[in-house]
Amino acid sequence: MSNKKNPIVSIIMGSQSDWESVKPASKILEEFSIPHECKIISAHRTPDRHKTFATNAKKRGIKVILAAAGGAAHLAGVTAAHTPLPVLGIPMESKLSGLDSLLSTVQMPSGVPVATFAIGGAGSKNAALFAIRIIAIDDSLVAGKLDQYIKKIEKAVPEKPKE
Ligand code: RP5
Repeated sequence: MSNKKNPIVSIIMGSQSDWESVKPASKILEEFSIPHECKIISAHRTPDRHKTFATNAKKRGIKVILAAAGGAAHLAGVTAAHTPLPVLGIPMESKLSGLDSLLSTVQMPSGVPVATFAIGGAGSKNAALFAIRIIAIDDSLVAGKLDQYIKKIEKAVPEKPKE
């Protein structure tokens, strides 16, 4: 999951039930050898754990936080309220198809930003790739891997549709 170096990306999720949808984020970060951590932290079920995490993340060397939550999904917003770090919100599938999670995450009132991604696994993967793009700004090794990844995606798309 995370390698031996100190993590620079934190992935937090509201519940164990989010993990399947969050895994693609961890997988991509592993592919890029980005030291990261994955934690279950709920803004409402574990408020003290959440506050300790969010207020200390920057001091611990974290650069970007991915926050995945479903339903009345306030995890990303409350996290952004406690830290100046970029917070990437991932809405989880829910009993209302994740639309509730999406709107809860994306509709931040003015002043406290949360970058919001697609619902579920695709959003998780893209949030991780976005974190990688942020890290690549001043890390030439990661930037090089990102260029390769982008080329690989392009090559994987056939020019003509199969019959
Ligand atoms: C949110 O409530 C979690 O992020 C999860 O998506 C949702 C449901 O949690 P469980 O009841 O499955 O633990 O806080």
